[in-house]
Parts: sequence; C-alpha cells; structure tokens
Amino acid sequence: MRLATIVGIGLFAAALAPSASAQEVTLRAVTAFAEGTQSSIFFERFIEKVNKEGKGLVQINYIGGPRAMPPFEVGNAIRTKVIDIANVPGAFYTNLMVEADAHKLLRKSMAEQRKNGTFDLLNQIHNQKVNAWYLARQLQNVPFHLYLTKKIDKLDLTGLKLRVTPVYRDLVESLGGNPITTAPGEVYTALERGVVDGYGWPAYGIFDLSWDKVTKYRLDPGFYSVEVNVLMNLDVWKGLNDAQRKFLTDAAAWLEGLEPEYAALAKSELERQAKAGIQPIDFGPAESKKFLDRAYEVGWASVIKRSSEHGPKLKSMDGN
Ligand code: 173
Repeated sequence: MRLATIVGIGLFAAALAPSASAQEVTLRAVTAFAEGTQSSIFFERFIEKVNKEGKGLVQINYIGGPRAMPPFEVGNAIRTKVIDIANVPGAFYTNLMVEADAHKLLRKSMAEQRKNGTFDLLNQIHNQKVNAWYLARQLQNVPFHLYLTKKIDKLDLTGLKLRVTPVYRDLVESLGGNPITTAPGEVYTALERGVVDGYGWPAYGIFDLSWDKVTKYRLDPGFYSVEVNVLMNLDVWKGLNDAQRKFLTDAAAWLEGLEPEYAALAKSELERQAKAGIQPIDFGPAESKKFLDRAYEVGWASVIKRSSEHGPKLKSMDGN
C-alpha cells in the first residue's frame, strides 16, 4: 500500500518534470476586433500556423475578440499578463503609450523600419510602457478613410459628428468636425441612429459588420497607414527559451511579409465599395495634397506634443 503510494507519487512527479513535451508553452490570445473580421483574419492565420508548426514548442489558445474583452482594455491586459499575446492597433493603447499613435504616420516600409532602428525603438517603448514585446505589425500600407452618410462640398467637416479613435481624432478636429470615440462594435448603431454622420476606418472591412448599409460616401484620398500589432506580454516573452522565441520571431516575419495580401485586400474592398454604390468624394489633386499634408502635420504635432522624448526621434527616423 505504502509502496504503491510512493510509486504513485513518483509517477506524478515524473509527469511534472521538464521533458520535451513539458517545454511546450500555451499562450492565451485575444484580438481587439471581432473574430473573423478583416482586422483579425491575418492574426487568425498566424495562430493556425503556430498551432500547426509549433507542436511541442508553442501553441496558442485563441480566446477571441470583443465578446471576451473590451477592445480598449486589450493593451492593459497584455501589460498585466491577463493575456499573453494580442492582435491590437496602437490606437487602442495610447492611454499607456502615446507613441503608439505614431505607427500610422510611418511611411518607411517595415523592412526599412526594422533595418534603421525604428522598430527597435518602438519595441523599447513597448517594453517600458506596455510591458510588451512588439512582435509584428500587420496591414501596413493600407490607408484609412473617412466615411460619411452626408455629402460634403468642400474639405470641411463643420457641423458633422464623426466616430473616431485616436487614429482620426486630430484630423477630424482640424477639419472642424466633432469627434466621438467609440469601439468598432458600436459604429453600426451610432450610424443607424444618426448619433454620428460618419466614421474613420481602413480601406477594407466596412462590409464585415454591415456598415455598408449605413454608409453613402467615402472621402478620398485615404491617409496614413493601417497598423494592427501583435504584442506579447514581456515577462512571458522573456520566460520562453531560445527555440520558442526564434519560432515566434520567424512566424512574425511571415505575418509581416503578407504585405502583398494586405494591399490586395484593400484593392478588392474598394472595388466592392464601388459595386455597393458607396460614392467616392474627391476634391482633386490640389485639395487632396492639402488634406494629406494636414493629416501628417496634425498627426505628428499631436505625437510630439505628448512625447517630447520619442516623438521627434520617430519623425526624423522616418525621414521627415
Ligand atoms: O477605427 C478604428 O477602430 C481603428 O483605430 C483601427 C485601427 C486599425 C485597424 C482598424 C481600425
């Protein structure tokens, strides 16, 4: 009896001892966007790839999107290790890291950002302020747009209320509009009820949650560069072994390298918008240039005002 117990305990201990399979770590993942929508699908493919190729090394348990966690809480949940890995735009965690708003302003390619130190600097700021490891960026080179339910006849949003996040706030204000911050999940209802007259959003994705049904116009040109980041809790990252970190770094490079697919998605979505009768509003090259210049000017001014430490450096590293 006693021997059996001891043997039993021995077996139990053996099961807990480090072994090849005990090296496998399972990361809990959340996305800040609804599951299956276009801001989540590339991250979901990343998870699939990791789970397929990372057996015995790294697995990801996909908890889900805003039904599991409010989108503006995701940055903080990474910081406090409530979750281990997340799909989240910088715009949703500017409360922790004001510089997260600068991702959208960077015009250098991700390859260049990784080469010239921009990526490392952003990673360091993530380490310090979000307790996060900046693993990858997705959906770069796709612009944002302002979408409207009312026609405008000049580049002036006076009297209009627009749904925003930090991505669009400064621009909308500078055009005289009234910005109202909401999570993506509230956009449809806000439009339907006339609480807002439009919204900011990427070139893709307006069909995901049926916003096309309550959208009439798209203001052109698009501006900035979409940014959806993959972040990991820094303690979890440091707790991984070299093979696990290399595996995730390689998977992140694969994800970042899907750039042609991001561009193709944006292109096909603009075609789909045209077919759905969403009318572009375009005031011609001179006004468009003024609009873009203003977008970058107010965007950088806002980052620099809030981060005198890193704002000017990020701007100059981007060649501005
Ligand atoms: O509009 C938004 O909610 C937003 O800021 C964003 C950022 C990146 C991708 C999609 C939306």
